[in-house]
Amino acid sequence: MERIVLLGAPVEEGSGRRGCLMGPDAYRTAGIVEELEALGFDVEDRGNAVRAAALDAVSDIGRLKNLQLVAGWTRSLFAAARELARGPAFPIYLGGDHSLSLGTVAGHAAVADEKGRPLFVLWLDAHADFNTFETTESGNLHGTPLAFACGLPGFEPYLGRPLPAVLDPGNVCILGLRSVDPRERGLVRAAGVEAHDMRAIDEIGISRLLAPFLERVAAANGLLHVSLDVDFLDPAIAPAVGTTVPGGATFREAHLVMEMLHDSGLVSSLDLVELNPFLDDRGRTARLMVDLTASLFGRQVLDRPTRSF
Ligand code: B3U
Ligand code: MN
Ligand code: MN
Repeated sequence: MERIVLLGAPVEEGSGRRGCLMGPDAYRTAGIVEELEALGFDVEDRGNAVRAAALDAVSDIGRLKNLQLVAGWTRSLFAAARELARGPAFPIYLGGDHSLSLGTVAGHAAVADEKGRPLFVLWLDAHADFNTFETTESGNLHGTPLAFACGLPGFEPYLGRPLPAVLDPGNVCILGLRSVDPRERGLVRAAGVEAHDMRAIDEIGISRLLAPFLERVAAANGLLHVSLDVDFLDPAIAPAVGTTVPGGATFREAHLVMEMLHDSGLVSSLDLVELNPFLDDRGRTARLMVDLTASLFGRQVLDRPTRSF
């Protein structure tokens, strides 16, 4: 039986408001363990076992918010992810805001490097999270993890330098964009990240955007980390997020992405981030995120024996 490990990381200091620390427990209340068990998995819930590492004073930089705490979380999450990435269980990181991925992506990149396999990342998000300490307008560090993972300069306080492994920006695909800061947009373009906004999804269709990326991962024998930000979804179906942006992915688009990811057999780790249960409507966002996770792990309406991405 395949094993899944759930690791809760109640980090909220990377976002501009409080509440994401309740995220991991909301997923449990919404039935994440039971849903995955019903699909035949052996689920080990490690609880909210990660805490921010205590660091020597990190000096403040500009308007960055909670740099010392976020750096502490990054060290702890990096260590936890590096251990889990070695297997054999499939890790799901329950956030927590998106600064969680500062640690998880770096940990998985380090182990992919040890294994001699390329790491690919699918970033499902309204935002690119590609700001640096210099370009961030808000000072919220959950807007920086993808730039950090791709090795952009200036992030020494997170994990020191050099990074154990840098993610190749050519191995990243962002889907769902509808809010990118002006200077951040230049960084995304300069790095050569594959990035698709909602217009592309409307014009081309989400499956036709995702399929070639999955084919690239398969052709490279890559590992695939998926980072699912609640705000990828339209706020009408997923209100429990601090940074709602209208015009997001529909229920059907989001499930289709998860089903295609399942059929590909390529996904090796998952972040569920930015759920703010304080803003939820009778648990519906938490339940939707759990249902999407179930689709990623094989829940389907009719059998589809052949791979179909
Ligand atoms: N790009 C903006 C907005 C943002 C990024 N991530 C979220 N919001 N959740 C920033 O603050 O960096
Ligand atoms: Mn995000
Ligand atoms: Mn976002």
